[in-house]
Amino acid sequence: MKKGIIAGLALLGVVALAATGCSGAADASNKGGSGSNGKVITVGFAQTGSESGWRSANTESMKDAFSAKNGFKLIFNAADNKPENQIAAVRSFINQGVDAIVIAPVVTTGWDDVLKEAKDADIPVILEDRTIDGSSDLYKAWIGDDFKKEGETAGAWAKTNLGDKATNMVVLEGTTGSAPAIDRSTGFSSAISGTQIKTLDSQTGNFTRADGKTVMEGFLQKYGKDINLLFAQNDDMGLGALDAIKAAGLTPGKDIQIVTIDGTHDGLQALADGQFNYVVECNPLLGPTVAKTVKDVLAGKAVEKKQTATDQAFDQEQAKQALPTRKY
Ligand code: GZL
Repeated sequence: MKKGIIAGLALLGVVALAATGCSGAADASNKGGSGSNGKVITVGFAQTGSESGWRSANTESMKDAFSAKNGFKLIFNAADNKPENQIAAVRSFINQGVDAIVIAPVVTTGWDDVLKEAKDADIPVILEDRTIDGSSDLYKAWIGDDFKKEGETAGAWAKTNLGDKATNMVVLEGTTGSAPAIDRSTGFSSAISGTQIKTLDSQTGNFTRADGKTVMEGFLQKYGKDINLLFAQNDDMGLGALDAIKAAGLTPGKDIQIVTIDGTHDGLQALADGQFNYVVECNPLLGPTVAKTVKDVLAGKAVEKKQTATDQAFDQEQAKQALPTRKY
């Protein structure tokens, strides 16, 4: 635990020392709970929420990595995708005097003040999954996936398969203001530049199946059979859109081709079944790397500022091969 608790322990230590006439400082080496001396490391983890299959896999990976058997006490908060909830959770972690804070930021903005408070409290912050706009000296490291590259990979598939003919596309964007939504849009747009792929409409589906379905219903009411391609910025919105496409009497994967990002089991199953046409992976199994980074930071070791996971991509045949051994 941190300053307030350390001070208390130090005071207790001094009293105890004075009482026994022993000398020696209170165990300052435990400041920051390095874990290397066997002390339990208390970590506050501010997760976005539980909006998608990807998020569930990421939460499971983090909880497994930050387990008691690995030397941690995890204080977990899911913010229901509300940035204000997430900032309140981080403030609570600071007040509890945790040893370290891990955040998967819902959106990129609004972090400077609370991260300065964490820095003033001498509590290191590590970002996992999504990034922020704030100054990089406000956090020790970021571990996640290359969202811009994911967008480029999805766009390159669209360019190869549809770019040389008039193609009308609709886009289901991720959470507005989130790093994956911003960077996947940038990457996809750059990849299809100069092709005959035209964006009819683009709207957030908040990375959820329910909103993906609702927004796709609106697109179909407005554009109907004119839609040739759907770019869904995560599997879950694409899976929600399947229901809307079928309800409109159209065949997903044929009447409307679908490219998504995440690579969850359900996404790859839809791909293997021919309802999706291409899926780009975004690896959610970040827990072990994040946990090691927390321990290294607390032990005073130098850590990489950016640690990027490796992603692959799948067509329908590759999905059939991959499904039996997928970990999420
Ligand atoms: C990407 C992650 C996104 C996923 C969605 O790293 O932040 O959030 O693509 C999830 O499925 O909701």
